[in-house]
Amino acid sequence: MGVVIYTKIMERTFIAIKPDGVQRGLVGEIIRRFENKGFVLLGLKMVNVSKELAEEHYSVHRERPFFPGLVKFITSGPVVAMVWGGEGVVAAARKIIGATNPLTAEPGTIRGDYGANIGRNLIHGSDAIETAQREISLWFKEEELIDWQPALTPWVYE
Ligand code: D4T
Repeated sequence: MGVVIYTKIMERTFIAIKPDGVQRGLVGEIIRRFENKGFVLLGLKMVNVSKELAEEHYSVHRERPFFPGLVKFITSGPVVAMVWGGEGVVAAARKIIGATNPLTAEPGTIRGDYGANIGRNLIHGSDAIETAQREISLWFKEEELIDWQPALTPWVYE
């Protein structure tokens, strides 16, 4: 197969391990699930999220009653922000993550396996391709993303 340029041709999604996931020592477990699937890590950094970034990231929820608590939670400790690439990665990552409420998330998903409360649901994943583009540019500078192709690519993609 030809060279796969993940940052340009393949789909990209924004994934963030929230403060509860970091505090509970689930960073490695969560990254493992995306790596094992065959998705490719294109960007990674630890962030102490500012109130401004939190409010912008969750701006669609600005009027919701849970918004102040959500912003307080996301700014309460370090977050691991990532960009992952691959075919159909936006929708597939949402499946790996599971339903918003961990109590109804299927076992086998990250939230289904490790979460017990909607306000502590461990991880964020972009919900659509356009949202992913907005969130990637909100959290990362383009030069922070690495364009690379794993040597195993022909064993993951036909
Ligand atoms: P995120 O955006 O964090 O990946 O979660 P989802 O995409 O799965 O869900 P969402 O945007 O509807 O909710 C954003 C965020 O708010 C928290 N939340 C949500 C909450 O604390 N109480 C609530 O009633 C809802 C609906 C959880 C995720």
